[in-house]
Parts: sequence; C-alpha cells; structure tokens
Amino acid sequence: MRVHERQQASKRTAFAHVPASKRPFEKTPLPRRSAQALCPFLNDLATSRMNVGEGSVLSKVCKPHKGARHITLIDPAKQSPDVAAQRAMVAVECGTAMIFVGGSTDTPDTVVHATCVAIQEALELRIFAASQDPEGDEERWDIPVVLFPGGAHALSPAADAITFMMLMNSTKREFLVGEQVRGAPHLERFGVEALPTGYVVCAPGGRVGEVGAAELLQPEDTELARSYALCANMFGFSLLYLEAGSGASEPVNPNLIRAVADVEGLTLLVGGGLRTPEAVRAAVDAGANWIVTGTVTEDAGSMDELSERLTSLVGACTN
Ligand code: 1GP
Repeated sequence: MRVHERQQASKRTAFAHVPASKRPFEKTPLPRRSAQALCPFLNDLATSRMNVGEGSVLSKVCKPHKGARHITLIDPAKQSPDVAAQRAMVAVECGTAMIFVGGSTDTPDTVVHATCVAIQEALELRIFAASQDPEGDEERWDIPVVLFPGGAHALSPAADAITFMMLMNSTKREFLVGEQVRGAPHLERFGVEALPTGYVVCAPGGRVGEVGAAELLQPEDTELARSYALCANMFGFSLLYLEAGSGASEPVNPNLIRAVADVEGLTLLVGGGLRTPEAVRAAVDAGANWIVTGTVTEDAGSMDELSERLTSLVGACTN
C-alpha cells in the first residue's frame, strides 16, 4: 500500500463501517493557523479532510465516463476563502465534479490552505445536511478538492489530492522536476494523494506559458502533441492536461486534442479560454475527458449569473 493510501485509509477508518446516513456529525473546527514558508502545518495534519468516499481520487478521476466531466478551478488569490467556498458550492449544484484550487504563481500557502479548508467545511456541511434528509443525496457532495499548484509554495494538507505535474514543454528544470522535488516530502507528510500529470501548454499559453518558459504547442503541432502524450504514458503519468492558459483568447485547438485522445492509458484534461458551450462541446467532441474552467467563475457578477454560466458549460460536457 502506498503512503497516501495508508494515510487516506486511516482518515476514513472512523466511518468505514457506518452507513453514511447514521454517521455522527463530527466536524471539528479546522484551525486557521498561519504557516511558515514551504513547511506549513507541520503539527497540524489533523486539518486534512476527506470528503471523498472510499477509493483513491485517481481512480475516480480516471473512471470511464460518458461524455466529459467538469472541473471548477478556484484561484485562491481572486476572492476570500468564504466566497471561494460559496462559488464552489454553486458549482457543485450545477454539476461540476471536481474542484481545483490554485492557479496564480505567487499565492502564499496560507491563502491556499484557508481556501481549501473553507471549501472542505462547506462540503462537509452539505454532506451532513444530505445525510439528515431522507431525500438527500450525499454522493452529490462527494467532490474531491484538488490542488492545482503553481509551485511547492502552494500546498495544503486540507486538499484531497494534487495534480502532481511535470510541465513537459518547459525549458526550465524548475518546472520539469525542481518544484516537485521541493514539494514531495511535504505531500508525503500531509498524506495528500498525488495524481501523476503531464502538463503541456499550448498557444496562446498566457501567463503560465511565460512563467513556465514553455515552448508552446501551435495548432499545427499535432504530431508533437501525440509525442508528448506517448511520453507522458511511458513516464507512467495517468493524466495529461492540455492548457491554453487562464483567460486565453483561444482555447486549445481541437486538432491537438484529437491528436492525443487515442493514446492509451491517459485521462485527458483540457482547459484555458473555454467560455462558451460551443467551445466546450468542440473540446469534448475532440476527446477531452475533463473540462477545466476558471475565469467564467471568477468574473461572474453574481451567484445567479455563475449558476447560469456553469449550468450551460456543464451541460455541454455531457450533451
Ligand atoms: C487555467 O485551464 C485553466 O489553468 C482554466 O482556464 O481561466 O481560462 O477558464 P480559464
């Protein structure tokens, strides 16, 4: 059994043999402690929370699914933790199947952690409410909270998993393996499950392309895209994430998605610049298994507008 599996199993032990509807509600207040750079929460591992039921997050992420599923990316730098939690709950109500926390490169771990804690607490409350309601559906709130980090500074033990990424087309060691080496011991201690992910930035690339010094994949680079996918598979990565950059003017070209979609053994995430149901549909038709959106959540003027937007994007994943 791998380290994260042992740790996650122990987190779940208390509830393992109790039917969900009969579980006591034991929400311990999660401390909002300040953290030290890169070594946060050393004595605070009880803050870890699993809102996901049995089985690893990776098995849920890679489970075959008709159509695609939707991920809402919450950038902790863009709102308070409480607003992040409200947005995440609206997203789940609209059918999003996973929450990513991360994005900006310079967000301190304290902010990332507070955001993860707020979202986990909100999910726990919904799970509890559903367990008390004969009509309630607890599984609906069985939503992994996954770190999508800009580096080893943006970790939190309150997350269920992390996209443990190699920025495959970076020209900098830092993003190929450096940040990962810095972060790995902390993740081991936190018991946060690593989702092995090949991350490839495509044109236009945005800030992640610049900061990550990526040799951007251009729309015509279909053979190169497939080579990256084969390489990711041969490294043993389970996930491949094609990224156009947050707020990109154009999403990943569907030809690039098509070029990697038939490589065996990879679950394909696509994000960046997906703002309309049509764009989402084109990515899904090309072979995306997961659609990631962030900016549409951040710039929604109200929770009602957010709900309307996400309902149509989530709908485009499956219809
Ligand atoms: C960024 O792919 C994600 O890493 C989401 O992009 O903000 O453009 O939706 P958007």
